[in-house]
Amino acid sequence: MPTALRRRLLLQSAAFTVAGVCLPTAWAAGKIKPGERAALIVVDVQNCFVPGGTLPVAQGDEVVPVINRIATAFENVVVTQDWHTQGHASFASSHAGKKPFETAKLSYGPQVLWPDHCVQGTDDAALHKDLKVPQAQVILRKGFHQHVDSYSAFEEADRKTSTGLAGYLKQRGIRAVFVTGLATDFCVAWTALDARRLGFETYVVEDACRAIDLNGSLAAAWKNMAAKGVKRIQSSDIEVA
Ligand code: VGL
Ligand code: ZN
Repeated sequence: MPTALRRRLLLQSAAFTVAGVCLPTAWAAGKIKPGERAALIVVDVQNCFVPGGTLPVAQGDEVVPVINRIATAFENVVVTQDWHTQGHASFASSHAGKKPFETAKLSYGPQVLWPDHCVQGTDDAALHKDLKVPQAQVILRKGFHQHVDSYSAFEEADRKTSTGLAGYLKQRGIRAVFVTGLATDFCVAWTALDARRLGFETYVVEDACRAIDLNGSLAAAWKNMAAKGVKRIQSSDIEVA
């Protein structure tokens, strides 16, 4: 890792100002070494979001080998699945006269409308067949309330309903999360921002994510994440045995 990046991460991280054995991350040969208090979050690596799926993210399948490689460095892994009902409120087809990628006003505010995608129990909603995270402890499904979307793995789009993930991670003593998957500017960014807000040391592994990039959403997401203290790293910054 370049010295400047390392210095910036050190400055950003309160974890390095105290000595102790239970830090969520440590350093080895200039790389970040996730410890027992760190978790990898694999967001929505599902058939729907890779080429051939219903809401394909360009090069979405390229995250799979990157995630498989870094996952070996993690004792704790959480996998998420976007898991919508048929006729879900986030689908353009549920709103007369609306087309995918337009916006509608729902009870909790503006909502981007998507093609029908990730319907519960379909092959489209299944995890990518090549994803290899056998040690994953939780598969967290989200977006299952008919009238509320959930980009974040922590909190639904009404910004009231919790998924329970923060409680789970906190009760297990997890203090740092490394977010990967699809899509950088939607479910990854919302998950990372919520993780940070809820008190986790939060990293987004850029090359383990791919973006939708709708009307500048990718640049906006990175700007927002930087402003909130989410750390942007590459998979090569992580020590993998
Ligand atoms: C996502 C749009 C709609 C995502 C999910 O996983 O980023 N994006 N549903
Ligand atoms: Zn969705």
